[in-house]
Amino acid sequence: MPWRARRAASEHDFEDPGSPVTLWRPLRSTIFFCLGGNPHKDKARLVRRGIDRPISWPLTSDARFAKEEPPVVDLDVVVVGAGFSGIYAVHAFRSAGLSVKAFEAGDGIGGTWFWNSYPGARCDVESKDYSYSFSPELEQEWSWSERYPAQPEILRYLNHVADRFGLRPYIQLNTRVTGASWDAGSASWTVTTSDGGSVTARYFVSAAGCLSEFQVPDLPGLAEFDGPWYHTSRWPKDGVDFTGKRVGLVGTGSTGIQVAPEIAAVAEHLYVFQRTANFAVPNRNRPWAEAEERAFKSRYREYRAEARQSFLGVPITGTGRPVLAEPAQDVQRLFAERWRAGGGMPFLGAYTDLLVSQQANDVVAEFMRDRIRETVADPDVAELLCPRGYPVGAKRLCQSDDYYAMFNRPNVSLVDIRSAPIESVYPGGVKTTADAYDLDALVFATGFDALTGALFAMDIRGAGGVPLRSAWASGASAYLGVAAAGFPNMFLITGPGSPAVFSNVVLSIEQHVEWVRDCIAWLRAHGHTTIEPAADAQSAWMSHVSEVANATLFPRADSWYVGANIPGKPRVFTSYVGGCGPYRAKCDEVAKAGYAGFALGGS
Ligand code: NA7
Repeated sequence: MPWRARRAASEHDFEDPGSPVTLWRPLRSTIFFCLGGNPHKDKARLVRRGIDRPISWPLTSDARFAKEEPPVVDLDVVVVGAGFSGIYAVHAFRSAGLSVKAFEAGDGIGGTWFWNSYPGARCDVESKDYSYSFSPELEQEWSWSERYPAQPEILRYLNHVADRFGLRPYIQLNTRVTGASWDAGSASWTVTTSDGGSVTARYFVSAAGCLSEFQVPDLPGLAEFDGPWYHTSRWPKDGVDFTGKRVGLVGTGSTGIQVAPEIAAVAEHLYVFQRTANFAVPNRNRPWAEAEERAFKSRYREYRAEARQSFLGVPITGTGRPVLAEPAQDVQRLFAERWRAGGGMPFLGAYTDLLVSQQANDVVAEFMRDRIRETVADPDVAELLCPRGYPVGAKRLCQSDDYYAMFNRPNVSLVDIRSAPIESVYPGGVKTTADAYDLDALVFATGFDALTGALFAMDIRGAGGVPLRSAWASGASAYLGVAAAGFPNMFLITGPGSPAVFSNVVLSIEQHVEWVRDCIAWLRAHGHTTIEPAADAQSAWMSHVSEVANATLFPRADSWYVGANIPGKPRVFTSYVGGCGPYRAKCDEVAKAGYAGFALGGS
């Protein structure tokens, strides 16, 4: 988006009382509190300082290098990962005239969608939203076949994007980044890779993903299990045939709920080991009809503009009213409508208080529990499937058209490992404190060391050789979720402190990548060779992140959002839940103010 238009969009977000962030309006007043951000006053001040002028973009190579020392590094940018983030980062940086190379551990591109190829893998954001918006041509050319895209189709899409924009030469597959260390003398990063190589770059950009480092529970005896076992995130590319097998599934989050019905359809018996019951709304997945697609595509640009300013990166129409002030029959009618229509975001966006008031949340929770009771024939199984003890939405709201009904099949058993935990694995199966289950195969859908796992898997060392792992020992901390104090010239795409996992992540990725691209251009145009968040700006931002989160119900569940699924991980809620539109405006405001809150070096 041109700079002027971007500014206009952010001003619109500050001022428009009718913007689609109704659900979050109570929080909006706090959003610009940190850093004393009054956008109108700030703008006046900037104009006086002469900063309020457009940056010409894209810069030509000559203009970019005019103010620079001769390059002493191999590359302008090294990117880690070639999923949605890495692919777009390569394209955006290349298009801006930067030299760039991405390293990808997999033997194909696609990131999350490369690795998570288990049966039933499907995105819970609609395909029209869960796709790049940077190219109107791409938007028009590509046709999604279904309302919610399945993993193979998303992977095809990402491969198409890589080919269409000629990105493959800049992506090195089968290569894991093992470490990255900052050298203050040359103002560059040395990046080491699993093939024994190393490369230097002015900027180090992690696009390693929020959900990349999978975790398998440390169960005694697992190594002695006779049958095969799998984690859903490392599914064999040739698939697995469970026909006639007794299969144990551990994990009932978004992934477990997707894979279970697929296994149940062929297995002799499926045992679902459930530690925590989860809320799931229907998808109502269906083919995307050609006429519907045509009509939608005729207004794609307007839709995307609205999405960028929306709360979740997807425009949702809510009532704009609190559920507690509504007549009960109206509430039930609206929930029933949204249940019939399918999708999690419209459900939780129906009323303004569902995610900020426990009492309001109880209303929607009970509605959902009633749907489970109505679907599952055995009342004891239904009761066990009814989630309790945490608010709806505080764990990722799952989506499935067939999970609950699957428990009506005679070949599916629900095993409660909350009251009788798994004790061990024996060669022939799994033993809980109450019983033993003979199994031929085991499937772990046990999630990820989210948000920080992929970063910590690399030995990242910033100024003074300080490891990122030490700097973040008591919890991740990043200014705007995009850069970390002590780690100059390192950028994080959808890092901790950003709305990434609470949004349509593809739009969040685009916003981050474009912000970083523009930042690098600005640094070059102004003769700066280094940029790093000031510690006080970073801690003010993270305080703001937690202030906003604590005004909601999100931190109130034991989930990967707070790191509760990883033994020993500090319990910190690091996602920004103040909304994508306001967050984008904040990022733009920081940029416009000459990267306020960052220390700049080299001029
Ligand atoms: P999640 O949402 O982290 O779910 C993991 C599941 O595995 C969840 O039911 C956990 O139970 C269960 N789990 C984890 N460790 C254990 C052990 N040790 N024993 C028994 N059960 C265990 O991961 P997903 O892959 O489903 O989804 C991740 C995200 O991907 C999702 O939010 C979407 O954004 C896409 P718990 O709830 O911890 O009791």
